[in-house]
Amino acid sequence: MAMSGESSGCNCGDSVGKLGEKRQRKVGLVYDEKMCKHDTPDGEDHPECPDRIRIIWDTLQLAGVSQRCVVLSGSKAEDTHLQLVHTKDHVNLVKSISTKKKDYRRNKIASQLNSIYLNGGSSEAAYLAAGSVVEVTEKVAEGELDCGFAIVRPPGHHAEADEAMGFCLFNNVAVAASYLLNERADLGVKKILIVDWDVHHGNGTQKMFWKDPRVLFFSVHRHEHGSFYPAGDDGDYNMVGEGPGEGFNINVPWEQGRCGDPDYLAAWDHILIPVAKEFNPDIILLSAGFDAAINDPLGGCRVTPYGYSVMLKKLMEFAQGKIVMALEGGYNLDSIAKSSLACVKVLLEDEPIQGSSEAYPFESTWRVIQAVRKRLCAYWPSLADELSWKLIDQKTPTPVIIISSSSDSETEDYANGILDQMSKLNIENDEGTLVENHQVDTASTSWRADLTKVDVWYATFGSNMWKPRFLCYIQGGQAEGMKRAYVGSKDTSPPKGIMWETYPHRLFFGRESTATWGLGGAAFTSPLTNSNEQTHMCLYKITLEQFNDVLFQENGMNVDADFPLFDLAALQLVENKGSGSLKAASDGWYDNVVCLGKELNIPILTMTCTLSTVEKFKSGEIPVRPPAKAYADTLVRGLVEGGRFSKEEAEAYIDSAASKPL
Ligand code: Q9C
Ligand code: ZN
Repeated sequence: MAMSGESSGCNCGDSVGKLGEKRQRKVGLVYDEKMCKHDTPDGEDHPECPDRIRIIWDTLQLAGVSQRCVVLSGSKAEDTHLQLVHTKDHVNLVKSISTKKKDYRRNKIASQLNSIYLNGGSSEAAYLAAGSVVEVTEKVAEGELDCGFAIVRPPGHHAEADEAMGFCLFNNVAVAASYLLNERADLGVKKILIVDWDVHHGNGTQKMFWKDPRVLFFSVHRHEHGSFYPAGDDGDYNMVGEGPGEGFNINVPWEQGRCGDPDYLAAWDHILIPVAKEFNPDIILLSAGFDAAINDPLGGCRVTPYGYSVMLKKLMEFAQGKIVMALEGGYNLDSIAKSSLACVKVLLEDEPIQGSSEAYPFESTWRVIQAVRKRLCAYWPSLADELSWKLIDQKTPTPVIIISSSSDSETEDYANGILDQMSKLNIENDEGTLVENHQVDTASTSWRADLTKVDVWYATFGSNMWKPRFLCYIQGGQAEGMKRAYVGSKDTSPPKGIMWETYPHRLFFGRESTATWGLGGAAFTSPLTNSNEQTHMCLYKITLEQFNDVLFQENGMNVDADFPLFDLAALQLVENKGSGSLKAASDGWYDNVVCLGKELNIPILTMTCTLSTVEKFKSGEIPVRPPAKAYADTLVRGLVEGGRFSKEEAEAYIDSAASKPL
């Protein structure tokens, strides 16, 4: 268990480095076990639990990162500082909460508040959380620390002047900002940027600095037109501040869940970063909730530790890197630990962690970003230019949810759009045979040189949806659950992009067993469109050369072949006709290439069986079989790790495809 109260100076040769060597940054960390005493009164489970800060602290220690920081134990906030943003009544209420003798008194108070629980440890924790953020902020402003992270709870950004709500008692970040501006003019901090990347809108902070041009408040959050917590119009992009504070409040309200690194980084690149350049803050306070993280039970978004590290790194370019992170929400213990660790490594200026953001922002993300830019460009000229169509054309269509019966009309409209688009594809029932081995004079290498120049989206619906399994076809090897290894492609470069889509085709499982997964059927999708069916696919942007190497391996053929299975002429034919069978692979199971459409003029191709084989499945000539356990698990893993579904939804989707009659 982490010790509180210990204080270790940074012993990593700071400032004594040789000429040209970078000084190790002094990173402050506050953690105090006493903040764990705030808990539910009767021990009921609650997402905002004491283990949240414990796991972050333990993870930083285990990684050897806290040892390189200046560790501070928490200190309690002063009433006068709290009253810079809160009413006297509110401060007194929070103070007296834990002196109340009986839980039922507290329970009554809590029940009158929105999303608040209280116990005997709540007052002290609230004072420590606010005081700790003030302490690190002060030290960073003084220059004693370069930056810091206050690992505190209860969180703060929902707390308003006279109201506790949303698991928040005092608005920790607002107290610290107001303290610098109003009590420590001597430190010369005149402009503060508050960035709130918690998945919820920072309603409390927004209100506290509504008319204050010294504080630029930026919040990116799920909004869904006012239906996401804390519901209402406060988080709308039209809320730009008032009076002298007009233009100094910026909301980026997501219209949908599932937003991830591409969406957040687009908001950074096209709103926050240009505005921060113009505003030129003296210090940055970060309301660092990690509930937009992938797998968070409340947030439903998908930001990765890598995404958080890039967002933070981009902010470090301002205010000479003077940045104070304060924990807000974040309810998946594993996600918040990993995200926090990634961020502290950025504060320490360690080598950037590995990662990539392969998908594009959602269409709705570009809509929101454009609306925000338009609303705020009068105050921030750097937002005035229209985003190029080339940029905003790089998008992931809003996915279609089919498992949870959706009453969302927007989702249905989108589904209908896809169906229209698909019905225009001219998919023929008689299978045009595409490629035969011809052109005997073609050297074995030359076809690769040509096809490596052409990109395609390879749409996967089976185990290849799980990236580590798909990569066996590119880089070679064997992923978890597989009984055999693959040689990989001649070109081992990773996919240039990944995105998810849903297509109106029937997913099913058939044949007896596979060498890779054992007893059970393999996944196929019908080459025909059928508006009653849906197959979820993970699309990998690879070269046509790599696509051929996947085809070879899927069909049990040698990648050293002198001829491609699917050349440029075949591509053209499939683009025009919708599908075409591969004569040269007719012993294989995946001998039919189907074109599902195009994305930015790049064809989307999948490989499955031919229509005549589907007929044999239907007649029983070839057996229909549910997938092997390891195989089904891999499909589920792909869908879950791709952020497509929860585990339960993914299992229901696979079960349904495996059990419905063809
Ligand atoms: N239907 C923070 O992340 N949810 N607070 C209530 C009621 C409250 C989140 C749902 C979520 C509060 C700091
Ligand atoms: Zn939150």
